[in-house]
Amino acid sequence: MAIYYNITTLNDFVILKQKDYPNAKGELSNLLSHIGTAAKIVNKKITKAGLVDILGRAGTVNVQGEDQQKLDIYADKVFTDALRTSGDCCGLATEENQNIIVFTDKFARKGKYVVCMDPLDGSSNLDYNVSVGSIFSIYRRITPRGENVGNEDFIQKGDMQVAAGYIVYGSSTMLVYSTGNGVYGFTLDPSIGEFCLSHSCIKTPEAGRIYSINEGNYVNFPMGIKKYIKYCQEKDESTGRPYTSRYVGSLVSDFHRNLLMGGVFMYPSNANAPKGKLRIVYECNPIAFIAEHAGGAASDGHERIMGLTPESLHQRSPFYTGSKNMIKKIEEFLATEGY
Ligand code: P6P
Repeated sequence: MAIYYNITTLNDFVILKQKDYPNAKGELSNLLSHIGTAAKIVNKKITKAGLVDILGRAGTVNVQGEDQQKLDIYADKVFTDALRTSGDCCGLATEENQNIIVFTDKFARKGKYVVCMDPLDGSSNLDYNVSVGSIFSIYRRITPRGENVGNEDFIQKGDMQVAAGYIVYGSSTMLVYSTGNGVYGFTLDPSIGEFCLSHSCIKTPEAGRIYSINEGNYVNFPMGIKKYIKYCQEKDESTGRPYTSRYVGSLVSDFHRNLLMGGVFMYPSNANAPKGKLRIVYECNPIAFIAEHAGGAASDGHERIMGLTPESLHQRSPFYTGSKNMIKKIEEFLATEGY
């Protein structure tokens, strides 16, 4: 592994970590490197957004009926092309497409993995220069290699993920991922065009003082969440309360800050989103994978998110994730005060 001036690039690192898996043949390493390359291409466009005709709505809506941003569609295409040409991915499910994307060429069909993605999460914030993210989740395919993939390859239990992560396009651009053996963060150095290891083996504090939720939906929250929010706001020095409210409105940014500092992100069910807003397959599960492998937790308010078996690609769920002790407290409030 070439380490230059104490720089460990993403590509170097995934190959180094591959040595922890004696049977590994490099397919997952190759896939992660392709995701890193696609992220750099998307990042280039995002950092210039506003200067080129890439901002704003595309005039189309996605499968969720949400206005698609031009950058949503751009990011979706960049990641799709990168994964198709990787040779180790045989299909893709993304927020932007109603159905799975089946890679039919011989080269890709032999791929061992499938990927679920939110190619650009929080994109409605883009026009206002608020940070956004890309989220990915990797599974071994269930259907036989060489055949076309099917839906069953993509709606697996979150516990079956072999790797997951996200890119946060913020004050700096970071790629955070785990293959289940530690959580690692890489910061993009634009001067050399490389993601460089900057956060080794991230562990999230078991307790934190930040709670992230859109309190505009308060009247429609479950009683347990209303009570938990009031609990966060009470003065109690022994538990460091009142906590601090921080909400960007971009899942990856809110989650990433809480991962490093400690805290909880909450998106309960509410009148506008009776099943919650976030999608299990390509938002909740990959974030949950990172949370748990960093020592945190991720729940639907009742049980582990990664223990659920999704029934459909775009199924939504209430979502609570972050510091373990805080998630436990939220589940207690929901159990005693009402979902
Ligand atoms: P609200 C962005 O649209 C997103 O999917 C997540 O990134 C974010 O956490 C959430 O929705 C914000 O939703 O209803 O608070 O604007």
